Amino acid sequence: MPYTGPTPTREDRFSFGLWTVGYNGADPFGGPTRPALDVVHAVEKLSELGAYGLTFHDDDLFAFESTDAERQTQIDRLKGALESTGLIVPMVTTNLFSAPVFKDGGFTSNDRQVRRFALRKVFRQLDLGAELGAKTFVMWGGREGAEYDSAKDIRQALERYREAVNLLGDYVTDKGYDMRFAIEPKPNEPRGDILLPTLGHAIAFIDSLERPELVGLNPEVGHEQMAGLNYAAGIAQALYHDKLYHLDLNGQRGIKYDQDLVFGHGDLHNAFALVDLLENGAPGGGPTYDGPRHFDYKPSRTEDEQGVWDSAAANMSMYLLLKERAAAFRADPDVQEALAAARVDELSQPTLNEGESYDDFLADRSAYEDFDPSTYFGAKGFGFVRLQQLATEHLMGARG
Ligand SMILES: [Mn+2]
Repeated sequence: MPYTGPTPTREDRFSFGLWTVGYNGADPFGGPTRPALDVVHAVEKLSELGAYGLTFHDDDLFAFESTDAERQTQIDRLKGALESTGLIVPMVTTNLFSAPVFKDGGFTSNDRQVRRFALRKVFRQLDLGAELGAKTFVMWGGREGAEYDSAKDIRQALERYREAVNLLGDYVTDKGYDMRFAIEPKPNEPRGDILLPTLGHAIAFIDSLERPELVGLNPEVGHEQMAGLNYAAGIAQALYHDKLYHLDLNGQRGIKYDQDLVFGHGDLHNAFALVDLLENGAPGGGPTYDGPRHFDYKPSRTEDEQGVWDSAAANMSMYLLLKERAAAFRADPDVQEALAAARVDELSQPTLNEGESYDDFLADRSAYEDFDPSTYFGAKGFGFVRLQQLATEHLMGARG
């Protein structure tokens, strides 16, 4: 039977990391199963499939320690491909994790010379990102961490992290670059424990910076789920703090190694809730997300090149299918009725009356003295399960 779902267009703003479709299948237990992917071919294929953007680490485009000439050749080849396809580069990032020199991290290596080198590598990629029109600079500090508690002074590591991000903020401000930073938390892998392991840790860190307005989050589905956390709920809090500067969509099945599956191929319920939130905002009102829908997944090691492009297309289809189902969910009168019965909207009502002082509040006997918590609900429940079943029925195409 043919696929009858939606197909992506540029307006959907789907972007892919060059390292995603370019993943050659190497893992800690085995070598590559696919040949290297050329950047021009990647741009052409992604454009053909309906994506609008390509993102990359410096080392994805030109090998670490390339000569200036080799680097420029690859930049020119990328520019040519962008020009002929109309694809853009909405985000860039720096690889501070693959080269052996970064074995103890970049910004937070115990070795000061490595920290200085790491910063220079980032400055260089900032310049390139600005030249290509990237609006977001992602910072995933995969090697910023430790395996052994006595080997890393966390307080000083955070000081060095802060020093680095403050310096980068000064640089883009002085250069006039129209670019913001997005920190990507991850609890572990490759380090035993990574600094800024969750969205909450990162938000607190951002508040300590000299230019907090320049720095937000790049939450990844799998990274939060590796920590057992609810991704859609994390995104809701990122939106609440106005810190959702970018995001990484993929799939993960529970607390295990970073799987980087196709978006929706992990926790489908949470993916549904996520797309509903990004597209429609919270039920009680609130911002939606208008940035790139960026996929940071890995085509499984078992796949051939056709499998790479099929999986890239699958990410976009999953998003668009969920978007359709979420719109139907919101428009369903039964859902509206169930939301009202569950009193989801009552949470938007302030707990105190307008102008009510704590003296007024303490004088209100109905709030405490005359309130009987043991009989208040009687036998009545909230009906949250019914709401979840309605969401699931929409998700499975059984309604509308
Ligand atoms: Mn990942």
